[in-house]
Amino acid sequence: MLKKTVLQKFDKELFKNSVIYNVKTLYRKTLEEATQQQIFQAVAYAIKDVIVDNWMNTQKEYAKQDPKTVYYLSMEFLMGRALGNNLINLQAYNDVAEALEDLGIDINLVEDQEPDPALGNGGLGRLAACFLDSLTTMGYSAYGCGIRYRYGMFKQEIRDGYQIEVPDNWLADGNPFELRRPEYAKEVKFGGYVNVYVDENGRNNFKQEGYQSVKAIPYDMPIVGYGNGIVNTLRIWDAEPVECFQLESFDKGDYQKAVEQENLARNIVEVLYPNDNHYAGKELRLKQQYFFISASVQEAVEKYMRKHDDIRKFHEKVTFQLNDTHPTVAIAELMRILMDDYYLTWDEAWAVTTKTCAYTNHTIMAEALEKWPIELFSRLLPRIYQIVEEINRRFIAQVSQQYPGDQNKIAKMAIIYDGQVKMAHLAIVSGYSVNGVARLHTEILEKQELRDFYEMMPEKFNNKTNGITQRRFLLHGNPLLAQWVTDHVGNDWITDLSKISGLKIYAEDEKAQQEFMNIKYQNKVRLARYILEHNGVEVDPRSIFDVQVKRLHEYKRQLLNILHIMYLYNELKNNLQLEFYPRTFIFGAKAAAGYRNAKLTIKLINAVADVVNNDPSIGGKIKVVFIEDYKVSNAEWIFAAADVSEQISTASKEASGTGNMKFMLNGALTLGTMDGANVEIVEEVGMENTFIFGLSSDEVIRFENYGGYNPMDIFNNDPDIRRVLMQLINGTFAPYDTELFRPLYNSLLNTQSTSKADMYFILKDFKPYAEAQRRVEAAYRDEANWAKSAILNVACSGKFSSDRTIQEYVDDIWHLDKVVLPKRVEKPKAK
Ligand code: HBZ
Repeated sequence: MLKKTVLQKFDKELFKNSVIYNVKTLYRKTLEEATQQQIFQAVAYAIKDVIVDNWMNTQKEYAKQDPKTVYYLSMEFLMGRALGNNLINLQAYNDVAEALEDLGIDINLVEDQEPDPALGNGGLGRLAACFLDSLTTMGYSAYGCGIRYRYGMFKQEIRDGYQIEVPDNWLADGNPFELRRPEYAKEVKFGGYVNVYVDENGRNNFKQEGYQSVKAIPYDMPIVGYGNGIVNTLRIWDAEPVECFQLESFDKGDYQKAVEQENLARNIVEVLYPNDNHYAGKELRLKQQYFFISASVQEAVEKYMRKHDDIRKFHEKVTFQLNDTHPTVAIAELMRILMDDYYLTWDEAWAVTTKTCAYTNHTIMAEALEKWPIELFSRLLPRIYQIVEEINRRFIAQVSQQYPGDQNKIAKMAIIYDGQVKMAHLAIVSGYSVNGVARLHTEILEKQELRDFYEMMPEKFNNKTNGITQRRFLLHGNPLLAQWVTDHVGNDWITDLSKISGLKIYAEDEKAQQEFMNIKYQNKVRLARYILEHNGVEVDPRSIFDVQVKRLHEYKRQLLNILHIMYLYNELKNNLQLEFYPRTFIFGAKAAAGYRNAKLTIKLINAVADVVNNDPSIGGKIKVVFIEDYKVSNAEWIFAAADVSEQISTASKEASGTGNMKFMLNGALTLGTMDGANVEIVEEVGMENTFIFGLSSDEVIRFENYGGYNPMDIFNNDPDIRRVLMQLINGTFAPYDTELFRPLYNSLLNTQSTSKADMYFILKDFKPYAEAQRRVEAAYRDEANWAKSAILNVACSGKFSSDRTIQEYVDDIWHLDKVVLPKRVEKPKAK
């Protein structure tokens, strides 16, 4: 192979040759003959070559320095494309762009060839990806552990206004950045029963027998740190049938079992469950969880034991962070390995486990809480269930001792109760840390949702407000603004976002304001082009770009947004002379495939778009755009082009939000409720540079505890709202089927449905929202003042870097050692 550390000191000619060489050896083609996809592959392999050198070097250094390592255990890693990000972090983006240009290749087109790895749903999965970027850039030893789903998040197509889910075969052309590591394969066992044998030392040996098993094969993806030569690993597990078992089964004539085992392997990693904030309770999901956890925990223990001899000190070198409850079986799996494979006593194993595992909570939505039926759990994971039972037995004894005679406490706190295994309770009881993801969210956990646990073990609870990586969401996603920031405050912000506060002094500077607005305009032009190409809708980049992009969920209230657009349209139609600043409302959202009201909301948005965009009488003053297939790659462009950031969840429901931070970093102004991290955004940038409206979380919680409110009162007393609601059922936006939107109407007024009317307080917050939107319009008319606010948003976004979040996890929970690579001495070239 051609090459050698091409990018250590970027050697343009070497790189170009490497690309040409790769096209030749991979495809037997010249550059001119190669397809765009083949060029992408060739470029990716040239870059991978450099990364692998750094990767090996980093791992060698880790072996030498033996730092404590965090295993970030997560069902989801929403990585987005790797090529551009790797080039950014190698500090080689511009050099490579130039070299490709020499070859007549546009780097943007090359980047666009890469499938967007979407092994996650939304915020939780993207947070995991940002954390890996920060951990590596800050020099901490870390593994991400997850699943190599054959199909990640579905591709969304919009047909006739409806969402269609199309499988996303992201591995179709191969993934140039991954490495298959069969030498680290693990066996994972399901089902069967547990037998106890007493061995020659009088010890009980628990053996799972009559099980089915799957072979877990790891694929490693490099995580490149920014400018520091460090490369960590995202290890995602694929499943294969265990061959020897198959043979044994055939010998026994057990054909059925052999086939079942093969099917198990095929099914287990087939697809990511596309629900966010919703627990489906499917057996296959629990299989997925145990599959990747068992493999990851086995590997963590084996890796530790390759270098150390006392498993009782495991927690001194390893910590497991559980990304929500999905990986919580790790607790019992670690206990199992420590007791059954290393013969620790219960108390010894418990001492290690409770110093190793830490849990992050991402939601208080009741429907997201994982509770597995005992029948299913014990059948699938018989040994794990025994261990959970024992943890529960001991915990209940402890509760009874602390609260004698209080049966209610046990009912509320037990891990196993009412025929169900409650994963959050298991994680809280067995971990050493429980954290929420924004200050308000953590307070709600402590005071409401997890109050009993907080009272019993307050020392475990802590807050870690989320963050995002400025490397992807400013440096890569918004190169014009990134350069402008660097021109004004230097480039330290790339690894220390607090430095961006240096922009504050430019907020009132007229020239800076104009430059900023000009950059925003160019980004709006870029997005407008994308929208024209992908949606066929023409939008005016001089209009206000008002954006809501996130998963579709009733609590996030896209319905409030579109109902308000209907109201605005009515206002305009009533008075065509109305003073109205042109506005482009942009949506992007995937709905879980089985979530009826969410999917219907997408249809409503598109139905309103159809009417409004094609009504010449309003002179194009309102445009509504639904961007198909919202994903990490188009998100970067969307944030860069936004003026207004819609963060309008029902207060108390959005644990944190991270999109809100990405908008802020790109200079959009938040229009939102006092929910999640919005509260902290307001604290940083000042209320006057945001548009806050609506019920507070205390008010929402009070309504919920005292029986809600009656949306009918609003319907009866407010003719504007009544008109909009009637338009849901009178065919204004669906003349061919007047009943189409009835379920949405019902969800607000509850004529028939079983759930409460307007559970998410949409009608209650409607007028305050409309009033806040009027403030937005007035503010935008004063361009200088808007620019000032936007610049201040960028300047005050320092807190929301995931680097800050990670440092807090390191200081308060993980206690990792920082690794610095020794400077590499360039070997003198042989003559
Ligand atoms: O995690 C999100 C929260 O809704 C958001 O407020 C927060 O900012 C973000 C990061 O902390 N939660 C999710 O994205 N949750 C899921 O995607 C999810 C997926 C599968 C589940 C449950 C939740 O079974």
